[in-house]
Amino acid sequence: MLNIWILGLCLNLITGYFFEHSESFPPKVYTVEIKGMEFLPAQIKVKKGDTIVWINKDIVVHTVTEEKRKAWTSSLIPIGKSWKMVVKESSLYYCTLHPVMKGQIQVQ
Ligand SMILES: [Cu+2]
Repeated sequence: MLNIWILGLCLNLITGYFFEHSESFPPKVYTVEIKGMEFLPAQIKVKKGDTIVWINKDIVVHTVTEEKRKAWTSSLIPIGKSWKMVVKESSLYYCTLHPVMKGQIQVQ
């Protein structure tokens, strides 16, 4: 009887958790390529807790920087290197070296 009660409690905790946090389980990893002075894809839809990896496949250095408050930044991503971040919220981002380069993260 106690076993069933504990099992029920566990299920409640688990389902409660997933209702409150609509995160991917397991979290997913998405890739954004930086190429030809563009983020590809420029718009990406993810869930909170997913990871995005930006890979610099361009011939110059770039950054990935939150646009409004500079809440986060990759700093310089050298050619051929990558930078990753666990997503917490929807953001617009850009490259501080080339402000015309813009991207968007949409948390669903
Ligand atoms: Cu750039």
